[in-house]
Amino acid sequence: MIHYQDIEYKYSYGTAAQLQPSELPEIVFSGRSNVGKSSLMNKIFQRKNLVRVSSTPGKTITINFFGCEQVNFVDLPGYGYAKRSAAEIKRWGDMIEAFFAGNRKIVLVFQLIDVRRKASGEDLQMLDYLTQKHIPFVIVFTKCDKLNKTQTLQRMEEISQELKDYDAEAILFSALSGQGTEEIREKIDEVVEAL
Ligand SMILES: Nc1nc2c(ncn2[C@@H]2O[C@H](COP(=O)(O)OP(=O)(O)OP(=O)(O)O)[C@@H](O)[C@H]2O)c(=O)[nH]1
Ligand SMILES: [Mg+2]
Repeated sequence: MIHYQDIEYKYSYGTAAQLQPSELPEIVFSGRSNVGKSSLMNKIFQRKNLVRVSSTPGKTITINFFGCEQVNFVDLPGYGYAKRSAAEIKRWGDMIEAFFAGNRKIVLVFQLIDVRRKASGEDLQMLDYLTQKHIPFVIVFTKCDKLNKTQTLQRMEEISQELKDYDAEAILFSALSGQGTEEIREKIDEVVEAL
């Protein structure tokens, strides 16, 4: 069992060269900018501001590590933020590539997708990559508080078509209502218990 109250901020890396090998098994949060990665982590950790959240997309620009004794949680900077400069995009791309190619102890990736939006090319690239590398992942559909029941059902049907090529567990989540929090915690516990 993870004691979420013991989770603390550990360190951040801003360039590929700064990345250090995994100290501990890692659970990673990935997805486009503004999808709600940092908000989800705060919700899971029951912490208001452990992870920085902002309404401005592209808030998280470094790879941030949080953790406890057994495992680290990794907040990746989001992709797909249009207003980034070419140099920023390159730094980001190099860093993410180095992260995933770096022989790390990644035990689970939560791939976040806004429930209201069609999965982007980058989302699909990420899912392809995780599938190819046999990295276990769960898809989390975020911000589900923004849709009513009918809209949610409709989106779930569309999504199951859009993502039919991927064999993945999916969780509906809202940082606002807390929906999906327990499912995500259970998934984390399951993975941590198997370590
Ligand atoms: N309604 C609603 N808003 C949310 C939810 N999750 C996040 N938000 C809002 O979406 C915005 C972005 O949230 P973040 O958690 O910073 O997103 P991020 O994926 O970490 O973004 P980057 O750091 O830019 O990659 C903020 O204004 C949040 O308050 C949610 O479940 N429901
Ligand atoms: Mg963030």
